[in-house]
Amino acid sequence: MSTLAKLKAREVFDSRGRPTVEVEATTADGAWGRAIVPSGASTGRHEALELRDGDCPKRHNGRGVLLAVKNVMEEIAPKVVGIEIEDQGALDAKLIAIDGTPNKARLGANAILGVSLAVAHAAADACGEELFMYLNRLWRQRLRPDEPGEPVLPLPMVNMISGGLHAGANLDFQDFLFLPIGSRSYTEALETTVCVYHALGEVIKRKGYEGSLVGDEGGYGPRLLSNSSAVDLILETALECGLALGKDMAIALDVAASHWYDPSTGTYRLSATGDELLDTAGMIALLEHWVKQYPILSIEDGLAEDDWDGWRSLTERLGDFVQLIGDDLFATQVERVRRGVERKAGNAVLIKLNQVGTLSETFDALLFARRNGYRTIVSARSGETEDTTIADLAVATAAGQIKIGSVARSERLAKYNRLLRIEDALGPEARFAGRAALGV
Ligand code: 2PG
Ligand code: MG
Repeated sequence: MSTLAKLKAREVFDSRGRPTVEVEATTADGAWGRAIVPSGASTGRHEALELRDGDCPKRHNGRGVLLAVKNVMEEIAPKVVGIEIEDQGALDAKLIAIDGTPNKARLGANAILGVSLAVAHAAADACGEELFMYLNRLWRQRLRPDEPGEPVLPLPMVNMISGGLHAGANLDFQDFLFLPIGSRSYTEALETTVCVYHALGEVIKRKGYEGSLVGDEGGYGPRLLSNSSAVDLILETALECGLALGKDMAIALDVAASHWYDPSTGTYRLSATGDELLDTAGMIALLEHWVKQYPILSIEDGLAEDDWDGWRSLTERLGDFVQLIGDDLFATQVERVRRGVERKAGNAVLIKLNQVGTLSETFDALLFARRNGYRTIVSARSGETEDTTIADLAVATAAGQIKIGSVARSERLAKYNRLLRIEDALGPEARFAGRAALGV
């Protein structure tokens, strides 16, 4: 087994042109790996800390990451060089210990995750393996003999229309997504989705809506009359494309409700159709109404990140028919997922590496969710780069679903294309999670 010989970090830029951390790891045998850390806009309160320089207005309005880069080079590197390259568990435990805070606030989760992932890439290179095969090996080491460990291509959950903090128009809900549930392979799922995406662009133009340009994740950002008209547009397009609603395709939503929740009054403020204030019961009733009216199979962050009682009622009401994903709610952290399991809050966990900050803790969250009957969706952030690690992670852990954004903008397509290559590499062995991954 080879050892880690060198770490090099630098500041690069993400898809919003904001600074982020890139780390390169080199082994004693000359194997090499690189990772770039993503960054969210609709970040939850419980996420690990992303360290920014805060030297406003000097560089990038205080958003620079030179402190995190320095932490990699000066604080982390001297303490981890020499570590066995395949001992990801020991590396991650060490990173957590060097930081010494519960939310990686001292060194920054961006510094720590960059190292954690760059080392995994270097280890895959040292073993002469594709990253997904190497990660699959690490993953299987954690499984019991009776637990299946084969790599599986995920069902994509693809952003079509963006609102909330990701697009400039008036929609409250953050993502209106397309689920190609009738597809039998990943390639077929992507083909169908791309077709619908282009057709939707035409429909938006034809109807004369302002704003057919795309938001942060490549979804269209039109100014519409209401939140529900975004769903109407996608369904109308799907029908025009000859798809059967609820059979070939379904809708998923990322409500991102934490971002328009006011904890001081316990109310949700919707502004797409004028000023509407809803309490938790009102929000649940609204979502239930949507589920009855539309072929919606998945709702993410339908309620705010600390509204545990609300989440429990929402799950009681809709959990048998709809996947209810906690993103801000769980923040990829086992302790928060445990709380969810105990309270029967939600039935699925969004998995974002940088919400927790190391590969090992991400595996922990995936495994804990799986063992407790929760579905898992590996997710990109709204600020992304050419880094494609999440595609390999989703396949390696058979997460079942992946959410990357839309099928436009190369920081998104890099991952969709990586999945095509993985499917190709697996050849006839390639298995596709398909609709079953939703569990509804
Ligand atoms: C989300 C993500 C990705 P962000 O809320 O699920 O869509 O957004 O990275 O801005 O938190
Ligand atoms: Mg979300």
